[in-house]
Amino acid sequence: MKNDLHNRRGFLRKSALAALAAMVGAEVVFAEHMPPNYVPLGFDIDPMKGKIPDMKVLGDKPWNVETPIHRLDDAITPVEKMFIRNNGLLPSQPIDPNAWTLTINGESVKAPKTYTLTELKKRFKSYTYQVVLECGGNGRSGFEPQTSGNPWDQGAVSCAEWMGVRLKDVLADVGLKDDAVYIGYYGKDLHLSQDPAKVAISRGVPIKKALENETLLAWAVNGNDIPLVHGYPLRLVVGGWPASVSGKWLHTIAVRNKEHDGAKMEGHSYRMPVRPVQPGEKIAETPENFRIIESMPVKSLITYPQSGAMFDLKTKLALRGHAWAGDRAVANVHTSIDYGATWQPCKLQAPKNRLAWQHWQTEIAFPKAGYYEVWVRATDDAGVSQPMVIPQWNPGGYLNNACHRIAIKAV
Ligand SMILES: Nc1nc2c(c(=O)[nH]1)N[C@H]1C(S)=C(S)[C@@H](COP(=O)(O)O)O[C@H]1N2
Ligand SMILES: [Mo]
Repeated sequence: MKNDLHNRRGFLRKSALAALAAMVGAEVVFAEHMPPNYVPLGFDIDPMKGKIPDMKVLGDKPWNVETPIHRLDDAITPVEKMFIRNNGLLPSQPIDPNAWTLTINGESVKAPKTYTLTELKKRFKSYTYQVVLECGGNGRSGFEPQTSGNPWDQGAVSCAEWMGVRLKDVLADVGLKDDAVYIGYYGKDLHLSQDPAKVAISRGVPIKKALENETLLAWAVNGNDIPLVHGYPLRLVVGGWPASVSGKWLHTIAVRNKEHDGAKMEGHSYRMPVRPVQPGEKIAETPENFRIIESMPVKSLITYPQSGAMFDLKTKLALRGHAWAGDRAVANVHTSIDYGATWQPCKLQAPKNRLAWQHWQTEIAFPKAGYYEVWVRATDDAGVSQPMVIPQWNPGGYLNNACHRIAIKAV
């Protein structure tokens, strides 16, 4: 259907507009503002809406589960609404937390050291931070052509309250050599092949990021033990960067004297091309052609109301959601009801702490009954805004931070 919607110059055909109006049972207000080749959400209403369970399961071997965006409405994401991204199979069970240890080793420790989980809890001060964890491939389904990887919509993100000790305190206790430049994690999950010699994922961050106050060795989330699928009984939590650096079922951290070279650090994994690439173009997966993704880009979601909502024109429509910007803070959030022709500022709260998401809210009056789309756009504190269209295509399908939009019918 998509290809029949527009004429040669990309404008929505009159017949398509009439079909949309018939489908949604309302006038499509501001239709003249739709950008060329724009596909209105009204054509895309999920036939399974209301029939699917509360979470969207992309796969069960490994488990990959996405959160529908309207379920991300809580200020702090409850664990049952957290997306799940596993690269391998869950570790063998039962897990005995009293027998769990964390080893710090690698070329750049003075001497390797092992702590029991109980020692970690007892010997170091614990801290609690709200931390955004967003999969680097969140939004991947928006890229054309589709890339390999989980076709996430925009729900592979959470912001929960993690508690643990600072990695920097533990590394100071171990003692590092001057040549330490990177850390890499190892978790107890199994490679999909079940070959014990293979590692599902082992990523890391430069030592500077590892030593930030908010980088935690966490054993609790939202005041309770971490659920098994999210890394029980110990995980690394590194906010603002692709969540793939937050290693679950953590048993070892290697302090490296070079960039970590574990599984999923290589090829195009969690990397962006250094030069623009044509959509679908194949480029050699050499280190010169790619850079490792660090801070995630600015992004925002409308978590209330749910796309497809109807409301009474006599009242203003209250909207809310969250915005975040990787290592940066969000400076402002705007909404548009006329396909980006005009933008209105929203109220925006300060983050609870660095690397937490920020809540925004607004009330919108609509000029007349009809079908609308509401777009939301955040700008970070360096002045960088979300694109209104899909950003640069890349072979891994990473970093799609295009504006989120919902369909609304005013009656
Ligand atoms: N040990 C281990 N850690 C892991 C993963 C994994 O498969 N194994 N997946 C990573 C990826 S790609 C993401 S996006 C996050 C997802 O965290 P969550 O499942 O708790 O939401 O965990 C990261 N940590
Ligand atoms: Mo991920």
